[in-house]
Amino acid sequence: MKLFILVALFGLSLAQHNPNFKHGRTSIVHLFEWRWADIAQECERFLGPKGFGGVQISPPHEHVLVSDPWRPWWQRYQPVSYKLCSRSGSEAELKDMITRCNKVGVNIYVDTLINHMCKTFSGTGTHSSCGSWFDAGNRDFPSVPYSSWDFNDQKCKTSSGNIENYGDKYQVRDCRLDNLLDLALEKEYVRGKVAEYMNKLIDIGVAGFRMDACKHMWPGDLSVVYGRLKNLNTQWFPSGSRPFIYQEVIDLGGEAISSNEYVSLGRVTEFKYGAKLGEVFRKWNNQKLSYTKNWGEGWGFMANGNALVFTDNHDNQRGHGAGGASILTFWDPRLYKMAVGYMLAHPYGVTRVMSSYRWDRNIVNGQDKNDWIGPPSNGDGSTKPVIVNSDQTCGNGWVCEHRWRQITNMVIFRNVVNGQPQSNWWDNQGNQVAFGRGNRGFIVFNNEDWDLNVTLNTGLPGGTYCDVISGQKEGSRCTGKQVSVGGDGCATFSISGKDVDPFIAIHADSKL
Ligand code: AAO
Repeated sequence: MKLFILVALFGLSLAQHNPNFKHGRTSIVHLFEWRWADIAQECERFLGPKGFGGVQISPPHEHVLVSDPWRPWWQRYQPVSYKLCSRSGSEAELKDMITRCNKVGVNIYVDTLINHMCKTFSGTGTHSSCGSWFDAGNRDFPSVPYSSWDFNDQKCKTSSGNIENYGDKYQVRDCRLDNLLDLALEKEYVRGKVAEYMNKLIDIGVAGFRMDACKHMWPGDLSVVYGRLKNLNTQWFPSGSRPFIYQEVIDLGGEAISSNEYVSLGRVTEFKYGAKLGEVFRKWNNQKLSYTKNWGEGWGFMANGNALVFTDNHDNQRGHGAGGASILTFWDPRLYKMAVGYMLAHPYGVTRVMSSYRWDRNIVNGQDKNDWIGPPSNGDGSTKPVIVNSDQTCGNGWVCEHRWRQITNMVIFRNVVNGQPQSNWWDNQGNQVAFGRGNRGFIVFNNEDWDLNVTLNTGLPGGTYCDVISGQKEGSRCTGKQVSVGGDGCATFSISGKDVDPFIAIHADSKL
């Protein structure tokens, strides 16, 4: 009987590694700080038709309203209750968005905070996104309800009550992260409250959760909470589907806590991935693209089946969290498109594409003094809607990297080659590389200052293919470059080192 229970639990946790994607879709886009109404429209007009697998949405719970600095993006990482009204919209708007996205095959993954509530010095009052009263100083959150019994103040052993040393796993888990009131997740009552919150989202129709700050929670407590989650709503998912769980654990090595402690519970964010990918494309520390021949576990990343990967995220694109200066973002578009293209072409991990907003950076001594600036907003602090221009780019300050042709088309590339192994690797022992995905796709990069001219075995059937980086196949023609593949699978690739996008990608669905 015991063995049966163990096998059942193991099976349960393995299922939590599955994103529950529909129709062979493979990628998540993080629509950071988008309003629910805008996400619903984007699902219907773009993400569904283009084959995106899902959207990571910003935390939907009630959060504190911070006035100094004025309405920072990170106020949403300071919960006041689990009421579903936030900067992105109301509960009704959230429900409408989840239904409309599910209807077009786009899953919703919720950025979920169960480690803490708001900052200990957030004061008393109704400065919260739904107007709930709270008293942070006395740990009084009547809208949950939580009281001082439900926090780790007594358990933490540091004098400040905050984490002071990441080398001490007890501090990291039992003390406040940056003054944020640390919930006592070992308590049955607290476990019940957070599971109730997550199950309400499952009932509404979400496909899974991005679990915030998992390093700061004991794996055993998380395991109990995940075990209390319902199967997904059968209106949208096959019976018995488990919520997809991906856990934020920043592990670049050298600390007391490692990602490995969490991989049995669900996937884990692999922060080494973006940090190294940035180094490689920037050619820092003598890195070369040709060294990525063994990209993935060969570079010390976690096992492929446990990894959630990304080039940048909402933290490290502005110097928060981890990854350092090597992280590539939309601010470096030429290298960024290549790095995201490489991530989407390579078989490693479940991929997440960042979609950002612009802000007025003010970098002093390598640090952005304006790293707190929130989304494009009106005078009253409400978030501006996303405007889509006639050329399909976004306005109103939204960057919409996911709509950049090179990135959109590589999301489609990943769908087309899904399940195919990496194949036909070539490199020039420098920064020119190429590889295929079985007989379904092939990509070539020239990250040198000089031209690339090479004939390679693509593994593809003979024919004429449209390059999906410089354009795409529209009807019976290519809007950009085209590549002729011979009956032997070989093709000649020419890429100028000065090309605005010095990479070419072709796949089975871009064949004329
Ligand atoms: C805000 C203010 C704070 C204030 C606080 C309370 O900024 O000054 O004290 O309110 O009033 C976000 C913002 C925070 C914000 C917070 C609450 O980023 O600035 O604080 O909302 O409003 C740690 C956690 C990780 C966390 C990251 C930011 O482990 O989970 O800090 N990320 C998530 C979210 C994030 C959010 C929160 C958590 C909180 O993605 O958006 O914060 O809900 C090391 C450790 C990491 C640690 C970092 C930063 O990283 O390993 O675990 O992340 O330090 O503290 C190299 C090292 C790398 C190291 C890194 C940075 O890369 O290799 O290990 O340097 O030192």
